[in-house]
Amino acid sequence: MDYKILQLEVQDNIGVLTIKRPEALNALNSDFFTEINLILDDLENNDTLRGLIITGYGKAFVAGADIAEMSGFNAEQGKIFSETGQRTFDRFEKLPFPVIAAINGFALGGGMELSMACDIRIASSKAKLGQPEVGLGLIPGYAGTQRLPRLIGLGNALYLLMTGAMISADEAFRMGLIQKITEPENLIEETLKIAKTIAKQGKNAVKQAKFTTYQGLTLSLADGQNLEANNFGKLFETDETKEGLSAFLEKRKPNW
Ligand code: CO8
Repeated sequence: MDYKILQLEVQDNIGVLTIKRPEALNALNSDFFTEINLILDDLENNDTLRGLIITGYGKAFVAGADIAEMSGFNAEQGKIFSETGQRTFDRFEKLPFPVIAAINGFALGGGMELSMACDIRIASSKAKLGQPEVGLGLIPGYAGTQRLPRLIGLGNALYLLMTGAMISADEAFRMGLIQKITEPENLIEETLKIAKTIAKQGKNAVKQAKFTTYQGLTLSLADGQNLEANNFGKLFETDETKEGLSAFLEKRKPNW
């Protein structure tokens, strides 16, 4: 299917989703949310995909929510727009494979929030990240105030949220916001390598590692440990785990 803004290419069972609206630095508008939800409908039912990479076309990853579209909002419209974005980004967490942001340039406001809804963030050395909403008299509306402190701690989060500072990839790496920095020309190749490394692991184990970690974040330590023990135990009944353990003992690669 052809979309106006999004382009999905699949190679070796890894999807590369490019946001392509360069005239507005890939700012997220209603068309983006319509298209991404349609793509997610498909991906949720795709049994062969082993990873999804999200990147931007041109000099930006995503420069934020579309400021022109937001400027006429009343309170109710603002709330609906925020909830639509939140519900959409929540869907990445439910995909049974890794979702990796390949941050090629500006990741600001809603763009940084999109990257934070991904499981892993890899950035080009030229990337610039930030939550500049306070400079517009706004706060983040796609869960930035909630995901950022969970990812980098309260002090770092409030520093970014209250100053609106635009930080370099190096600084984002030091804060733990991104997991790896690459040369700009190697960004997609390096991100694909990470996705392929994950794709070589046990498919169900990767899914359980992801789901158990996210679910645990909503629980007390004791309940989270309970959840982990239950999910750990269930794995012993799967062919994948039996094969993984046998392969190690027989000094061969698992055949899955
Ligand atoms: N929305 C709409 N258009 C944008 C956006 C945006 N977020 N960012 C850039 N553009 C447009 C510019 O208006 C410009 O268009 P035109 O050529 O027609 O004038 C074009 O993209 C190119 O931009 P610049 O000329 O500004 O490019 P520069 O290289 O000079 O600057 C910057 C790049 C620094 C990234 C600059 O464009 C900028 O500051 N952009 C805005 C960044 C920003 O404030 N983002 C946060 C937006 S608010 C947000 O994301 C809230 C999320 C939660 C929403 C919840 C919904 C209720």
